[in-house]
Amino acid sequence: MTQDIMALGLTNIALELQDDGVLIARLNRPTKRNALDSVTVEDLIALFSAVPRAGVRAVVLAAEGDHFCAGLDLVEHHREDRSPAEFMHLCLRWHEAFNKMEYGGVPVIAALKGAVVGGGLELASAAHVRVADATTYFALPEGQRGLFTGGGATIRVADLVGKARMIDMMLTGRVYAGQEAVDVGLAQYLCDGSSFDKALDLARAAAQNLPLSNFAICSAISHMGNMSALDAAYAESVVAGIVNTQPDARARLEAFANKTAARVRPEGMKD
Ligand code: 1HE
Repeated sequence: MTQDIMALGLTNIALELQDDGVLIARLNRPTKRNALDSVTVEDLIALFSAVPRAGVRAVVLAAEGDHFCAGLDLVEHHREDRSPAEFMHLCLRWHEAFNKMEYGGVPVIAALKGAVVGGGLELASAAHVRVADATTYFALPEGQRGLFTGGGATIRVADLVGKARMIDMMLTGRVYAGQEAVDVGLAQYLCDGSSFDKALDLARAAAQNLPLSNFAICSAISHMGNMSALDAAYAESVVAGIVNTQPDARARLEAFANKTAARVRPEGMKD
């Protein structure tokens, strides 16, 4: 079934499926700094609509060229001279794509480099894990362009960095990079080498988990964030009822019980 995903015929996203079920999806408009035109947004919708039912175990979302993503295609936007209703509908397509990523139940690890700006940061913030390298920088230049965010930054970026930092980024054009970007929550990892290699390692590790566990981790937590604490606790117990009794988990529990399973240890500590 994973093969079906290779037949999607995407225009601006290149796919590579690995034997362990990890799918590498690369934004593939490097000459335009992977700016998100309407075709790429439709590609993202097609891709992340197919991923949950295609047997993909984890996705590395990466990019060709030196920059992850320059955000909204400003040249297309200028050329199209859109009406308010047209742009609203375009934003709804962005939300369709990013919601499918965030709520799809399959881990998406973003390998970030160069510019992760505007809608590029909105895209990255819909991934479950963000990996930065020494070249990666984050910004929301909408304010300087006479624009506003339309791809979910008011929800996801505010969630990552907090309302005050997001407002500062938009008002002043503040750019975050390096350890500071990790400290404020824009990325969970900063690596010396390639963010792609690290993201692939993380995706491979996540792909070892049972798919139903990953489904809960990569959909239920986001859904529960939208609920009252009372409803979230109820939903959590229902999800745990299903996940924690899955037959596939029995072998893992048995391995723990008979002491053959790895113990949880900090890095470097011997058993
Ligand atoms: C683009 C775009 C784009 C590059 N739309 N074409 N986003 C921004 O405000 C970021 C705008 N881009 C930049 O600031 C810079 O291009 C970069 C820092 C990302 C890269 O700089 P650099 O020097 O490597 O490239 P460049 O020379 O600026 O651009 C190279 C080409 O990419 C050029 O095309 P060419 O045909 O003239 O070669 C650029 O036009 C093209 N390009 N970025 C279209 N964004 C749902 S609302 C979301 C709101 C937003 O996302 S606002 C956008 C914020």
